[in-house]
Amino acid sequence: MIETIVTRPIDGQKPGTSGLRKKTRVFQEPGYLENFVQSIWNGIGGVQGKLLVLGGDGRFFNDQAVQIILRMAAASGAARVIVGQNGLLSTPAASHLIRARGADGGVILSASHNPGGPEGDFGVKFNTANGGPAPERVTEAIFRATTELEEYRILRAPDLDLGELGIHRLHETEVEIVDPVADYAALMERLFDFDAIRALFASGFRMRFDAMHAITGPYARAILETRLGAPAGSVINATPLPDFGGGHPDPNPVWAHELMALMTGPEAPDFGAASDGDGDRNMIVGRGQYVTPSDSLAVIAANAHLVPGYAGGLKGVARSMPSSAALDRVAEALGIACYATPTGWKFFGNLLDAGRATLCGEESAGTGSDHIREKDGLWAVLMWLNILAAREQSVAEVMADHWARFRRNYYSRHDYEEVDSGAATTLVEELRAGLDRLAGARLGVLRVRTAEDFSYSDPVDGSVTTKQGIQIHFVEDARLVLRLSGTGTAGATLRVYLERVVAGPEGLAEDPQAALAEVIAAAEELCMFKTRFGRAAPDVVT
Ligand code: G16
Repeated sequence: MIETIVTRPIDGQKPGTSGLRKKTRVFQEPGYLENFVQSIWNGIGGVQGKLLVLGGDGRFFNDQAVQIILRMAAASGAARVIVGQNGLLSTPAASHLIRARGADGGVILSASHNPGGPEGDFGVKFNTANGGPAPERVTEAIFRATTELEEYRILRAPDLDLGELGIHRLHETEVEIVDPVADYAALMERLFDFDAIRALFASGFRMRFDAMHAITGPYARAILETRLGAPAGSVINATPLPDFGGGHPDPNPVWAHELMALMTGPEAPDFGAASDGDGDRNMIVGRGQYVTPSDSLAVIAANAHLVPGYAGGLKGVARSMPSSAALDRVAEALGIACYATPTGWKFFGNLLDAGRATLCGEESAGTGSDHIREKDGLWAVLMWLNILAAREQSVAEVMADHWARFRRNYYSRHDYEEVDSGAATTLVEELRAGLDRLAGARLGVLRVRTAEDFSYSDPVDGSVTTKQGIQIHFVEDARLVLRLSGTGTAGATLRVYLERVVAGPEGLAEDPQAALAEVIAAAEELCMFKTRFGRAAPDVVT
């Protein structure tokens, strides 16, 4: 029986950088999830007769949310919903399924790298028919729908057994439960030289992949251990847990510190990698050699021709504005376009769809290509494995060669987390207001060349997105970027991105924080974080 429940708009259901993210207990409040899901349906013109994909990263409340969304899809007349077994799908696998099956869109349940559990975070994002995160005009329509909502529709029915593969029926909607790994693994096999990677492992190459108790565990086991022959145990923390084992599934040196300790210790394997809650982020680390996401993107671009799926060359590349400009010089050398977009994977969609970019990436540990429309953690790991197999070099050797050829962009991000929203907004507004006076000014020993509030004009559809971060270029080939995060669930998070280019041949192997000391000092002089936020130091330095 279909029930129509009278409801009222709920404040604050505005999708951020990547969908709607809130505390899990907020999503569990009566009607909260239902309101947002009905608003998605309303915002996209209904789901009557449509084909949808549904799955999530397995965090606490994933199982219940999948059942609710299925009943709401059935109540609104969806023709079919393809669901990952047990309600699980990594974000890249969901993006691939949407594209491969010609779906009208998909709902992905994840708060990405944010911790899970009853006291953690939950999230819902909608991806469109191209497999990518809904673009701004769609998220705006969904948000508008949340403010006008008067009722939602839901089927009264018992829970489906999501463990059983095959076709089930929910009212008039077909629910197809699929193996979450199979299609994705087949796609990876088409893109990469699996024989070469198999030979690498057979030669004694050792790796450690930390799935951080999140969704990539089953994918990494199936691909790295089963198909590519990495020794059993190469993938650790491989069972997805509703609270990620109490951890913070964010693949960076701070949160993946056990892996970092291993990779810098005496027993380090040749290669280390990690992924996040929903499997779209990655961390790459060689023996004694951490690779920043921006450098990883640049190396992948410079070496993509060694990988079968990209042997034909790159059409262009793209990075988010705060990501380092290491990619730009590779693009220059390759003679291809390089786009700088606002933070958020959704901004790459048009470039990929229009064939203007083949690879794209972000400083926030996201790397990907036109094989899907999301960033893809395991894809980046396979890229590196394929490149290492082809070049017969270690990660440290690849990096040293890269910097010698292209120069090194020292790079770091300092995050001030959960600071007072008012104080953070005031800082950004003050900076905006003072931009005109900054050009030519000195901040410590650095001199400001240009200062702007970044805005992006999409070259494909002409849409303009403003206020995407304060960007300050210094005469001394350095850069400072400040912006407020759009993915937090408490207070405000201020991100401070620091970059400085060193041409070499000297000075290519410094400690990044030391190499960036003057940019860090310039940021403090400009923003006075210590007095403003009452913090002696940033909360997270990556
Ligand atoms: C999301 C977006 C990314 C973005 C990142 C950080 O990643 O998909 O495009 O770079 O958040 O955004 P912010 O700096 O606004 O917090 P994920 O992996 O969390 O979905």
